[in-house]
Amino acid sequence: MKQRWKGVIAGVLLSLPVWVQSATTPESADKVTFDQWLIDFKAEARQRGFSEDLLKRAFEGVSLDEKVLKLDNQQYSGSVSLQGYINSKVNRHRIDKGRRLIRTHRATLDQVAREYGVQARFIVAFWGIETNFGGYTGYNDVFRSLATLAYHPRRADYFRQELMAALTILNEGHIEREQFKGSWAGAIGQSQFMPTNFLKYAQDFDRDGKKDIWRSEADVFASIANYLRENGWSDDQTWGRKVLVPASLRSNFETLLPGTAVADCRALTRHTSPRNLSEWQSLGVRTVTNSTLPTRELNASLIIPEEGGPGYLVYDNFKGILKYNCSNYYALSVAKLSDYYQ
Ligand SMILES: [Ca+2]
Repeated sequence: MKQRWKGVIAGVLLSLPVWVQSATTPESADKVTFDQWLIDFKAEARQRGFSEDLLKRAFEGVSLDEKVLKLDNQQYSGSVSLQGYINSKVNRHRIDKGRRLIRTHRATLDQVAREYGVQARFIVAFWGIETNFGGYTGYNDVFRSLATLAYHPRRADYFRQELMAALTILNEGHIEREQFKGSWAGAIGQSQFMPTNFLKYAQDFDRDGKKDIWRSEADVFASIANYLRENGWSDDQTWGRKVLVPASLRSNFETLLPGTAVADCRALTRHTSPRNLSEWQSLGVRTVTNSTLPTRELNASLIIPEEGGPGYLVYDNFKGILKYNCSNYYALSVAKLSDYYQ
């Protein structure tokens, strides 16, 4: 998502921010207690115009969640191969369930796809990868999770902003307080938007006055599609393709990379600069069936996410997937799942 979300080790269902990967020792929270911190936060919220009644509804009974701090601290160990990651995300159950749901929601999906210019198969793939098609959206109290993470110094500013955004969502009445649930890190609804992204991208497609990404499939589909559209999606393209990379190019691969960090998405440091498909063709890249590449006038970047692993040529839409979650593994999982829904 906007804040560079990164899929993580197998077994953890929900996405985590990329900064979480840096294995820093968590500093102990400042000497301010959680309750004192919350008083300060509410004072700021009041200054921003949130009512006493709203703050009471949001924070009544909210306490520090030690479990969230523990999860926040645990994420960073472990690694998984690309294939292991993709297999865990793109499994038979998910492929079949998605196909059934596409039939169930065909009319709405087609309408959203037309209005937003995003192919239905990608909308459904995000839906499937993020929450197993709404089957698991998280049971954590979002105000408790976000307040805990905003209290903790590691990324206090980021989560403080998310907590303010959550107040706005509650204030606008999109969801009842007791239903305001999400991942332990505060991602909400079937699309797993962070609250600031909800405010930027969520849609009320069924026109009931609420952007209900928890319960309305129409709102979920349009919100995902809107996110992609606003991040440059183009529905006359797909995401890219797996390719055969000749040994000569493979040994040169590192020299084709930008060599410097790409400011807002670390995964992009593993993408070569875009070249026309005909250039890749002349460099010896072929389809997985060893055929010539399409002759279409398209630019693509080569990625080899795992050393010695498969290569992929990816188009601009792939960057759109990375905007949702800045991880090549994550993006390839969405991409691969979408291919099953063609
Ligand atoms: Ca709605």
